[in-house]
Amino acid sequence: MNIAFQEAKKGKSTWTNPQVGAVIVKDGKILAQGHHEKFGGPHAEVNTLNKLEYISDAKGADMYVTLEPCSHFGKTPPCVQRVTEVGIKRVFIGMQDPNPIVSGNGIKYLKDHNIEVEVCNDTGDINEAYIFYYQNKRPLITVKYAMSVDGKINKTGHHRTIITGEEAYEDAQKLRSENQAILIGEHTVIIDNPQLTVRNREMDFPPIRVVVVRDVNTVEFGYKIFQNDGIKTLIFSQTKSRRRLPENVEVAVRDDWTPDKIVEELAQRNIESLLVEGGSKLQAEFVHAGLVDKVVTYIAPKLFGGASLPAVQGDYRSSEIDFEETEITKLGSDLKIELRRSK
Ligand code: AOF
Ligand code: ZN
Repeated sequence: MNIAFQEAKKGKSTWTNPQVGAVIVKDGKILAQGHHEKFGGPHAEVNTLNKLEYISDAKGADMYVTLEPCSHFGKTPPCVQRVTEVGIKRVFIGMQDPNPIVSGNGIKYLKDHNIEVEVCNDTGDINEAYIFYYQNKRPLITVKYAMSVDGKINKTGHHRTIITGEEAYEDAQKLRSENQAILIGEHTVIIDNPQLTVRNREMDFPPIRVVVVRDVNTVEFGYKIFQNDGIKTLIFSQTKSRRRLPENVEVAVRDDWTPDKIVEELAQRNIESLLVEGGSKLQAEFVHAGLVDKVVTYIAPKLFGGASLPAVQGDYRSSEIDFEETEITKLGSDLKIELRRSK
């Protein structure tokens, strides 16, 4: 099963689908190993069966697969059918699929077809967001910010200042790549004009950009996130657009884009992980709503002073979220602090 988990991790383009790996074993020998490579493509089980030198070798063999084989007709036919047809005798499963379209049905199908099934209840530390999404019916939310040691997020207040160094920058890019959507507020678009792309790696499915605005009709489309670079930008506005939208832009309308509504809308769009990048007011809204599962903060060894400078989560209301897991890493001369509610 450990080999199957290693296989699963090779799948870098599974997007909202899980990473899944599989191994076929017979007479103590590994005959094939494979993984789910790409969203919409064949599942791990089928990819692995296809790697056998002779498909007849599957007869009487064991399959180790990190996730319960699927039982539904989705983008591909059900894996359980194929596994059964080729004569696999025993299936060892990492974990039951939390996706209700499969959950338990795959196991039942295999058992009904006289295949021995053993579930190991081991996630292999993969698919954190996928599992969270189906268990909580909303995306896993990470709030990320960089600050001076006295909690300031900007040196001037009205234009972007870089606070942390190169290593923290690279790490923040990786964090983006691990999320399916990145959220910012209107003010951050104006102050920072960020691109919100992943710069240090090629991605088949980069995170979508989401921006919350009051009135889409007052938004200037000259900012970087509205340029057609092949990545979708979703605008959450209180008003309908009266203008033609840039090609990569879609607008969703409701008059109360509170954190729970934002999260509900993204959940409906199958977004399993959300990175809330800023600004501080938007982050404060999420903190106040209790919608923070993880925090990643980069702390620069600097003091800015200036009581009126923009600070982390500038909100007059107080709220408390307790995090059970904490981790500190040094990145160059900066510190990275990660907080997590229990898994
Ligand atoms: C995968 N890869 O190796 C396995 C999956 O949209 P579909 O048809 O590709 O189905 C996706 C669902 O299939 C996914 O949510 C999970 O329940 C199941 N198993 N999915 O993408 C795989 N084994
Ligand atoms: Zn499948």
